[in-house]
Amino acid sequence: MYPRGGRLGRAIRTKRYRIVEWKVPGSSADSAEFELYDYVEDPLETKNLAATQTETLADLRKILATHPEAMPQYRIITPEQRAKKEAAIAKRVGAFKKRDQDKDGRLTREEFLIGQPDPEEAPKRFPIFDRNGDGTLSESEYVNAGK
Ligand SMILES: [Ca+2]
Ligand SMILES: [Ca+2]
Repeated sequence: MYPRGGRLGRAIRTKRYRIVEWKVPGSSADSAEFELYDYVEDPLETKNLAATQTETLADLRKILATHPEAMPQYRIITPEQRAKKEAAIAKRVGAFKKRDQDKDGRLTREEFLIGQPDPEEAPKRFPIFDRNGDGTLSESEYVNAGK
């Protein structure tokens, strides 16, 4: 399920078709808009057949009707929140590049520990950041900081 404007989409896939229903949560079934794709003829979903293949659409809507309605499942991220998050990531990437003194794209433990403001605590972070346990930090391990 994914939000678009105030509407939520939900989809089902049969062997041949994929149908997507777009609808404001709680509104009537008539208010929904649909996308219908034929995976045999059009695997890349370039043609929405909802308006032309009305019988197929009706059959698939029956199946869709047996499923629970799409409801918002997660917080919608505002552009400001997104920009803030991207800035935070860019800052982490910058810090990684600065720490990666030999520019091999990985931080050794030593590279990681140079100039840490909290030399007592910093060594404890290294194994948490090193998610795959190979003894170095990749850029994504560092940027994601063990998350
Ligand atoms: Ca390095
Ligand atoms: Ca690693």
